[in-house]
Amino acid sequence: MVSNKKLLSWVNEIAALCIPEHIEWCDGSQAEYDRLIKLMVDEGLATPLNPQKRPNSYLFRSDPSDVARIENRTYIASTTKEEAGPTNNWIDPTELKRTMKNLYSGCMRGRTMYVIPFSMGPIGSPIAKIGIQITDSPYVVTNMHIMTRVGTKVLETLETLGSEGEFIPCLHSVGKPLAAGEKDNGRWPCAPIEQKYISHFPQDRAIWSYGSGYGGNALLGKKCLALRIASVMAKEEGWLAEHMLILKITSPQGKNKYIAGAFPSACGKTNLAMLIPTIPGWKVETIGDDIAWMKFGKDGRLYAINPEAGFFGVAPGTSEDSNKQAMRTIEKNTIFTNTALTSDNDIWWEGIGYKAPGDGTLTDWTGKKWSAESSNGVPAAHPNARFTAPAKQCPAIASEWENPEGVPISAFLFGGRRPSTVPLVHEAFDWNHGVFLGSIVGSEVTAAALDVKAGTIRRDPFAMLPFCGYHMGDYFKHWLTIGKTQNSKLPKIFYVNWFRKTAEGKWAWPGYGENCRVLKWIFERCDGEGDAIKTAIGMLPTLNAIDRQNLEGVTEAVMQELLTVDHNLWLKEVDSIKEHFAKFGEKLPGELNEELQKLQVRLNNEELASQQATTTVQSKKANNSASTLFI
Ligand code: O2Y
Ligand code: MN
Repeated sequence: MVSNKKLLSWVNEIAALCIPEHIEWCDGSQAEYDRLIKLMVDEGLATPLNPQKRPNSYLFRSDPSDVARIENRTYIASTTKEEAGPTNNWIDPTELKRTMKNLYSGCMRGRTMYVIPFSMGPIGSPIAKIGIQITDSPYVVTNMHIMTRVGTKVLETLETLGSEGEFIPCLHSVGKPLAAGEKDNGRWPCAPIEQKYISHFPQDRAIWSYGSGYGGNALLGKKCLALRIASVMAKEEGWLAEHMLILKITSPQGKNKYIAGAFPSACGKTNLAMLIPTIPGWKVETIGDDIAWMKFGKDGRLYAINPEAGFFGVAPGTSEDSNKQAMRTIEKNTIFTNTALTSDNDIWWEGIGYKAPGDGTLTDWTGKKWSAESSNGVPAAHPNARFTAPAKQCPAIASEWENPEGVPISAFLFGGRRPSTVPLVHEAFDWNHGVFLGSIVGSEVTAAALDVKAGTIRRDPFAMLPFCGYHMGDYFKHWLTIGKTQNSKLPKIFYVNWFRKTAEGKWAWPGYGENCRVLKWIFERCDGEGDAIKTAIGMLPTLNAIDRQNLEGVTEAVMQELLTVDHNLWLKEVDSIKEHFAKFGEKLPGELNEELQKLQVRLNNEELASQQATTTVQSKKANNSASTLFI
């Protein structure tokens, strides 16, 4: 029995607006999951995979207009535009609600309206939050089963909070009502692009999504709740909701630390979270691969939980070589979306580590026959094809991944794809400098992105650009304020770059499992060990501080290159950061401008010092040759 008045009246209000054929309260059971999967198989929306190869797993094909998060249809409808800031799309909340109510009106005709009680974080954890998603998509319900904790226990927890217990209302519709007798008939339901809206109302702490059934647009616990709305709550309540992986690293001596890391997309975040170390005796385990919620514990340390219960990982490029642990995770009980299908009903994608069958029997993500020879380079799997898999199936999952108190974080990592300029790793001098490093995160734009010049840095501060629910300048301030928390024992902050290239244009660093060598140095630095030198940009490992035992290809010369700080390139970087910071106007905290100025001064001073040193050496040489001449 539900007694929460707000919940009951909201469900009634939405039912009256959307006019579904049925209403179902989800209990999160296996029976419910199986029933909804069967419904979608019968409807032609899901293909059961070969039970011998991939038990209890299914493939879905979405509409070609509905294949990824759509940033230009994602809105932060705060009361004022100023609150949303320059990096978010803003629409006046009253106007947006009017537009969307028109769309929602009768939008669930012929469909079942599911009410999904879910918990982001272990149920009952002091860091967790309860959400209720209303949706007309059984695909969303089954994915939410995997990605969050769904069901009766969540409702019971809400009940313990009394009849006024707080939850975050998340309204979703695919935006495709059915006429009497009409069926989806195997076609992924969604609305045309101009009717798609992924809207956030920070003041109401509410989410309204319409027209898309895919990923981050539709599984509202993930990006919408756990990042955009949670970031607003975190600022107001003094905690952190971040786009970060969480990993546990254990030394051969059995000492462990927890590290959280923020990287823009396509930087291998899931791979890093599931890394298999190449240095004997070291171990890495996974707590989470995408989102971290962190609060101060009584001991002054920041404790993190992974608010999710599954992985919504990008499939192409995932292989035994790039991520063995992910490959084990998706062996069973997994939902695949937009991958290719083999003739024996298994999945396939580009970069899976083995060739597609060459006999033209592969079916691509659109349902057409595909062969490498006749494809003209068009991939068989959509580049944003995904797997949805339970986190508990990951062989690397840490035993404490569901600890309701969270795990204490020792270090934050930031990073992006930077072929030049940024060294393999550097450490911030202090918290404010670390916040500065987070604020300048970015990746170099590849030739594939046609709207900007190749070589341009696309800044993605804290990897939160698409996910911060308020003004990014205020977000920077919030991070600086966290650093002023009394008696706190703050994590150290590092910036890593796995993507530096040599002068010949080759990757200088092998990445993947070898990244543990950098993690080892970070581990040591957290213990006040690990050799480092002070440079203009931060503390860098000395040439031999990163363990290179049995590491092929990274000679001392390559390591030198990986750790080079080129002052001229960094002075150009300073100019690029100035441009980036200018976007935040008055809201840019003075502390970040100060950090930028200090960086510029350090670079100029060191450059001057090195020029003077060169001149001295040259004049000594000149004197020597002069004296030789005089002999
Ligand atoms: O395209 C989508 O809907 C998925 S985006 C995504 C999924 C899992 C983890 N991270 C992301 C992201 O865009 O950061
Ligand atoms: Mn992400």
